[in-house]
Amino acid sequence: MTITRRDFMAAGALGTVGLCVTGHLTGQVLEARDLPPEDGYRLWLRYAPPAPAMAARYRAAVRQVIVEGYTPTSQIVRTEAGNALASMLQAAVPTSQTGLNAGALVIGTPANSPAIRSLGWTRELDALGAEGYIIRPATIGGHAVIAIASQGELGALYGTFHFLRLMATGQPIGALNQRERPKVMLRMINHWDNLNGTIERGYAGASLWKWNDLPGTLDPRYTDYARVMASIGLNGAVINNVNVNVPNLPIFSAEYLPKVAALASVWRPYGIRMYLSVNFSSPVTIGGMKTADPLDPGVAAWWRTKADEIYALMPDFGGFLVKANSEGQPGPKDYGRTHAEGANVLADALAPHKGNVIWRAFVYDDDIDPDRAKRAYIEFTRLDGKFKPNVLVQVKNGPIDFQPREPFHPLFGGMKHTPVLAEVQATQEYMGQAKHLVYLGTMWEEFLQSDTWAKGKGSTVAKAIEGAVEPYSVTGFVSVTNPGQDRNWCGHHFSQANWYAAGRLAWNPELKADQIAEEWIRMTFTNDPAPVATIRDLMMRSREIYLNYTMPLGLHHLIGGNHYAPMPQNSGGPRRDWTAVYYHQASTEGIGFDRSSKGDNYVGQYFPPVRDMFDNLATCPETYLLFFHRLPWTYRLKNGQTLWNGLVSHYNQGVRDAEAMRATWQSLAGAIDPQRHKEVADRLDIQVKDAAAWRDQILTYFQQFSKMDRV
Ligand code: GCW
Repeated sequence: MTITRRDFMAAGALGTVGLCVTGHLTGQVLEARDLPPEDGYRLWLRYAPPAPAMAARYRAAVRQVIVEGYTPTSQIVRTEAGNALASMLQAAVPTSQTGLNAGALVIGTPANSPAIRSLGWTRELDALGAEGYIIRPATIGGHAVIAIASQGELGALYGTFHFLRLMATGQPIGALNQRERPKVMLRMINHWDNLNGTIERGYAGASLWKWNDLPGTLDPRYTDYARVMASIGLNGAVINNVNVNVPNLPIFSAEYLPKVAALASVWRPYGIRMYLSVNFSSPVTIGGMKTADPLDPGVAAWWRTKADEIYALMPDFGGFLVKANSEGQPGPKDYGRTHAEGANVLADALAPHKGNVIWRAFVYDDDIDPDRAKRAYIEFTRLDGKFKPNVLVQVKNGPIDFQPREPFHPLFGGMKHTPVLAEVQATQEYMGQAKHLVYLGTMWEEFLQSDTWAKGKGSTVAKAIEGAVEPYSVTGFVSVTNPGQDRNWCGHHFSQANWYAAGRLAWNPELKADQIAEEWIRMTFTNDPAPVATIRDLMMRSREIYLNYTMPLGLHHLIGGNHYAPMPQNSGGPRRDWTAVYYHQASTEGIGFDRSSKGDNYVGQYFPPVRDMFDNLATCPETYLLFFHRLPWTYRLKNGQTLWNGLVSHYNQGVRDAEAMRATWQSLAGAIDPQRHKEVADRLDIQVKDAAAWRDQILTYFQQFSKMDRV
C-alpha cells in the first residue's frame, strides 16, 4: 500500500496515523502550495515526515521497536512508537514484544523487560525515579540498539515521547545520552468546566466531558486527550470548575462519581490522575447536614465517608481542589474558622488514601486590606505552619488575577512550611482569549525566573516551586487550560502552544520559552528552518506586543466584565476591585497605584532587595512602573519622554507591531498548510482591529486627565 502526503495529513483522529507505507515520498520535495489542509486536531502529535535526508538517517537508526511489557501502559508505548515511526519514516517499523535485532528501539523497565534488565542500569534508573528515564545507545545480546529505560512504566512512556519529539523536531538521534526526571511532582491542568457543558473562561467550544453519555459511552477523544497530556509530561487534571455553584454540585453525587471514575480509567494508563474541585459546604448542600463547620466532628466524618466512597471507585484519585471564601464560594470563614482549619478537615479525610488538598490562595476579602494585591499574602502567611502535610496552597503567578503583566506573587518564597504550587493560565482570559496570538511561554519564563531572594540570590520562583528553596514534600505546577470541543481543541491554533508550554514548564520550570516555542513550531507546523525562525520570533515578541496595545508600563485590569475588550472607566460591577478605575487611579494629577513604601507598602511583602528594587523609581523596571508607583503625566521616563508621551508611544508601537505580525504571517502563505494558515490569518485581522480599538479607547479616556496631545 502506498499513501500520499495528502493521506498522511488528512489521517483522522490522533493515533490513527500508523498506516503501513512504502517509501513513496522518499526524495520528493513537496511544493509548499501542495500542502494539504490540516485542522489542528492532532496538535503537536502530527509526526510529519522529516526532510528526506534526515528520514533516511532515522530509518537506518530505528528498524524495529521492542517493548516487552504487556500492561496497558506498555501497550500504549508500543502503539505510540510504532504509529509515530511509521508516520515519520514513511515505512512500517516492526513492533513487537520479542525477537530483538540490531537497530531496535528497546523500551521498558528492569522489571518488565529482560532486555532492559540486562543493561545493568538499575541503580542509575533508581536515582531518576519512576517518572525519569535514560535514552542511550546500548548493546543487548550483541545487537546495537537504542534503549529507552526507566524504573517505572510511566517513565518509559515519557521517554518514548521525548525520543519521538527529537525525531519530530529533526534532531540527531545517533549518539543520544538523555537523562531526565521531572523537577515537579504534580504537573496538572485545571479545567473550569461546568456540568451543563459550558466552560468558564473557555474559548474553544463546549466541555470535552459528555456527562450524559458517561459512564457507558467513552468518547475516543478522552483517550486522545490523555495521550496529549502525557506527551508533555502532565500527570493530573481537575475536571470541573473551581466555582462549584449549585448546578455543578451533583458531580459529587453517587450518580456522577461513576462517570468521573470512567474517565479516570481512560486516563490511568497514561498516568493522568483525576482530581475534583469541591464546594466547601458540601456536607450541607449534598449531605443534608446543618453545618459545614470544619471543626464539627460530624462534618469531619462526612468528608471521611465521601473520600472513602471516591477512593473505592478510584484508588489512585489525586485529591480535592478548593476555592473557598472567594468570589461567593463558601468556606471556613463562614463559620469563623481559618483557611487552615478548613483545608485540614479535608486533608484528614484524604490522608489515609494518600490524597492531597490543593487550597487556592485566590482570596481577596476587602476587610483584610484596602489593596486587593496585598490580601492573600496577609491571610496565608499568618497560617504558614498550620496546614496538614498533605495540603498545598495554589497561588496564581501574580497578586491580582492573571493580568498581562504582574510582578510575581509574594507568597512564592513567602511560605516557609507550606508547599506552594504555581497556577498560571493558558486559557487567555485577559490575553485576547482565542482571538489574539499571544504566546505565554515568555510570560511564564519571566515569572519563573523572578528572584524572590527568600534565601538569598538565586531563590527564583522556579526553585521555590521545585522545592529547592524550602524542601517541600510535594511540589506542583498548574495551568488553567480549558480545551474544548473545537476541532483544534484551543480555539486559536497558537493557543495550543500555551497548553504545550505549560506542560513543558511543569516538567521543568527552568526551560527557556524560545526552546519550547521552537519545539512546538517544528512539531505543529513545519521543520523548515526559515519559517521556524520567523514564527519563533513572532511568538517570542507576541506578549510584549499585546502588552503595548493593551496595558503597558505596569497598567493592569483595564477591562470590563468579559475580560476581553478595553474598559478603562468604571464598568459598574458589583465590587470596587473589579473596576479599572480602582487600579489605574487616573486623574489630572497623574496615574498609577502607589504600592511603594510611601504608598500602601505592598512592596513590603517582598524580601528586601526585591522590595527596594520595586520601591525605588530608579530601579523599578518600567514594565512594572504604574503597578508600583503613582506618577504625574509629566514624569520623565528613562528615554526622556514624558509619561504621557511614553504611554502614547507604547500604544502606537503595539498597533504597528500587531500589523507587522499580520504581514509576517501573510508572508508564510505556502509554508503553512492552507486551512490553518487562513484560520490564523483571519484571527490576526481581528487582532489588528482590536489593537487599534484598544489604543484609541484607552488613550481617549486617559487624555481627559492628561490634557496633553496624542503625539
Ligand atoms: O480570573 C477570575 C475569573 C473567574 C475565575 C476566578 C478564579 C473560576 O474571571 O472566572 O473563576 O478568576 O480564578 O477563581
